[in-house]
Amino acid sequence: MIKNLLLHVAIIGLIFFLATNEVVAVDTGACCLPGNSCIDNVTASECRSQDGIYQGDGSNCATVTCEAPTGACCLPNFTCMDNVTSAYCESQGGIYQGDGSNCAMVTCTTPTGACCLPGDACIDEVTASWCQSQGGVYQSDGTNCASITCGVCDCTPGNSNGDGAINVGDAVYMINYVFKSGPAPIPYDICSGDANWDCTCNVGDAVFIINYVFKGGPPPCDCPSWLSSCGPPLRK
Ligand SMILES: [Ca+2]
Ligand SMILES: [Ca+2]
Repeated sequence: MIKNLLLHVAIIGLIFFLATNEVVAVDTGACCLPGNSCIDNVTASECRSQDGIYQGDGSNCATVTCEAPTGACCLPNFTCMDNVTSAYCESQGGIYQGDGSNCAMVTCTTPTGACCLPGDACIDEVTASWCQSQGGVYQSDGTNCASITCGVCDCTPGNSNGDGAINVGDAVYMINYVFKSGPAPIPYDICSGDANWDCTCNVGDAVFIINYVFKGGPPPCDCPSWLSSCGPPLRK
């Protein structure tokens, strides 16, 4: 009898324990948004998706103080924005200038570097956005062409028909191109046909080739020399 009574008490105690200690997961709370405003009842991930700082499960705006540090932010267009959090600044593609900074004391400089243009020519001191607008590949901030290899300089000035040799056929090809609207020099319109590297294709290039092939005249320049004379890109 007493045994049964003790068992019942134990069972009731256990039920009471389970009932009063039931853990209810609270997975929402307050979120401090950029600009230090506060919103309630959001999950941690919802808060982060708005660049906010989650204040913990069960927290609410009545009891938290949103005082995320703020500072100046250099935006991608090089303008400056004051009083934003680092998270907000980064969400805008900007570069945060540090807690407590302000636009009066920072200069939003333009990072530049080397750019490999189509045709593998290299150009210095350009921005990443400019390089991309030209179809180039930006080499990262602070790089320069002296330390970059953009690939193969694959034009042979004077070899206008692209057959691997410089001979009378190239002079004929150029005359056909200049006077009879024949096909353009191969593979690059100007560079391949520009035997005398004056950065244009005309009858002078045919004459230059004839002079080189038959009269011992000077040879056409090589690809890197043409590029340094006429400038990038190679495919122009
Ligand atoms: Ca040829
Ligand atoms: Ca020329």
